[in-house]
Amino acid sequence: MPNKSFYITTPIYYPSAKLHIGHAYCTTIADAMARFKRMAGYDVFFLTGSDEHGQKIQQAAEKEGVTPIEYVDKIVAGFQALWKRLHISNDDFLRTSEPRHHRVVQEFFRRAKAKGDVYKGEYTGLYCTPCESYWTELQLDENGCCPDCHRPVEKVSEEAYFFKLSNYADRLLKHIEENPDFIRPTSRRNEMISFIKQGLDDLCISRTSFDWGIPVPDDEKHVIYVWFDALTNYVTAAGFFDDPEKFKKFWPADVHLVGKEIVRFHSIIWPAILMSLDLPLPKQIYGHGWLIVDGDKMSKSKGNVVDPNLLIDEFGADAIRYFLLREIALGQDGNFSRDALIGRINADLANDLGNLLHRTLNMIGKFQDGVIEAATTKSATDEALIADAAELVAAYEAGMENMEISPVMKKLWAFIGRANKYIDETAPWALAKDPAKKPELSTVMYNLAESLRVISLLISPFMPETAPKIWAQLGMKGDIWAVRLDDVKTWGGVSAGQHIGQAEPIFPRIEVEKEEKGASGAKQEKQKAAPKQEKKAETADGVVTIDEFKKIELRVAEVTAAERVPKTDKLMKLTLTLGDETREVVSGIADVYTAEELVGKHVVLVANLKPAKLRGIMSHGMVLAASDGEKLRLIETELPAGSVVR
Ligand code: ME8
Repeated sequence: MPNKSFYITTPIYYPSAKLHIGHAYCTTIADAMARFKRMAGYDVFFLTGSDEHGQKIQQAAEKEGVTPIEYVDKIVAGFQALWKRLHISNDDFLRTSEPRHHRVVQEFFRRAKAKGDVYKGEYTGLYCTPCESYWTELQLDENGCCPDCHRPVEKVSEEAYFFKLSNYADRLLKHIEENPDFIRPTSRRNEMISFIKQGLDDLCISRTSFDWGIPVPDDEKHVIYVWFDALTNYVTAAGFFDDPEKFKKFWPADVHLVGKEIVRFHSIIWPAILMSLDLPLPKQIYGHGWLIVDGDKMSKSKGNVVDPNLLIDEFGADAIRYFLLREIALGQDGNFSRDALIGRINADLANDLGNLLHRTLNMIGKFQDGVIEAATTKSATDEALIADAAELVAAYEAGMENMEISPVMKKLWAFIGRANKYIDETAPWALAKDPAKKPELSTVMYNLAESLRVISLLISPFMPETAPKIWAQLGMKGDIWAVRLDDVKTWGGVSAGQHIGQAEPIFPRIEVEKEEKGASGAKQEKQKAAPKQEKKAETADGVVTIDEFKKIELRVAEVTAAERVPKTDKLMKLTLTLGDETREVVSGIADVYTAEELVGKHVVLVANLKPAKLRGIMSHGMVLAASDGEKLRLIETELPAGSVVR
């Protein structure tokens, strides 16, 4: 059977401004998809590139006293370096200034002209120079300005070539209506349908006012401009001229992943050009949302443009990738904030994933001399874990095939939480004390190592730096990039007798001054709330009498619900029952426990602590935890809720 193929593209970026985290967002999504498809056994072609022509570039180069190509060379080298640092696995990088692209664009122009779809005329239109877009009166914003950038437009008249977009309105509409997945998400699809229904104007595809572009064949005072040039990059790179075999394999593209504001060009102009050339249409245009920063659109003037290079310097590529892919639902706008990024690193990466790896390797080292032994027993708890892993792999595959990246990651992390809970349920430290329980201990350790094998493969599309590290620490042989999704569909890929590798922390916790302040702020509030009590409870030599201690009411409470307090690093809101009473308590344990892990735990509550407000939430008491300076665990008991601790 021939291999399945998958061709995914990002937009080609303008080298007019520095790339920011919004560009990195788009490219990271495409990369995660490309890596997933490779793992799922597809032959993948993943393309990104740079859109180098146009008046703005020519003007910028003139201002710097360099040629346009010198100007773009430098910027594009920066793009490529950034993609490398972010572990973007593109198979090609297309620059529109390359001769291979010029040939294709000129050929497209010739063919469309021969078909009667290109004609010369006079264009008078409302032009937005910064956006290089013409707009109709109807499309302008309420101030009569560009609907995209809201800057003034000017009336421009010039001789120009036109593409007969209007010829294709009916066919386009039919195609969109007959192919529900052609434009995703549905909101964009609906937008495009109503846009086409308003009627399509022919498209101006040449300019004479600058010359940094691809010359129109046989009429060199014109250069082909913007979309006719830019969109064609997708077929150039697929080998339209250079490699017919490759073209046959990869065209039509499976997904053009683009920002929402350029869905229109991809789902209307591009298919019309392809129809004119009798070429198949891409299977899908996926419009992702915008990344906003602390609730605001990024802009130079606001000074809130986030430089991905600086973020990588500070947090590493995988943490950024994880955040972008996990935090934002594909298709919707999403917020980037440093606090939220650090919150995710600490809770999901350092704590959930990091602890699972650390605890597992630590125990294999301590209890089994670093050797993963065969699993020869199977309890109901073991079976449940194995069944959950199988369910995860199936949900992961189906979800990723449908580009549901963030929901898939949530499921993956729920499984990581599940595996952490498996440690608590099986209590290997207790098994290790009893020689008769050696087979059970081996099984638990095996299952944990195997869970981590599955996890490392499944995170590899999102975190390509971390996945091979976990792989190596588990002592897995061979290159993780050669492993396929099918290999984690059956339990048992870890070999019995396998030695674990060198254990090293993968995500150190980020200590945040602000969060520390937040925590100490909360402490101060507590101290302020009960200074007298504390004074009274203390004798001069620092010891308390039994009567003083008895004033503290300690009760067993069951956690019935848990929820992270948004925008905090550590705080978790717990709902507790004392049997006859329900309490809400805020506790600084969200970096150690997930909400799911907490529910059902029987903990010890300081029940008569004066209530205090933490991050706007009243906390009625405090749960007790023990810490050895490194690890922190809640004090747990099996006694029923309401029991008195003495
Ligand atoms: O449009 N959040 O290039 P471009 C998410 N050259 N995505 C963002 C973003 C943000 N804050 N800001 C920009 C072009 N983008 C053309 C494309 S394709 C044949 C030609 C995304 O460099 C934006 O939505 O202005 C778009 O998809 C991409 O970056 C490229 O923007």
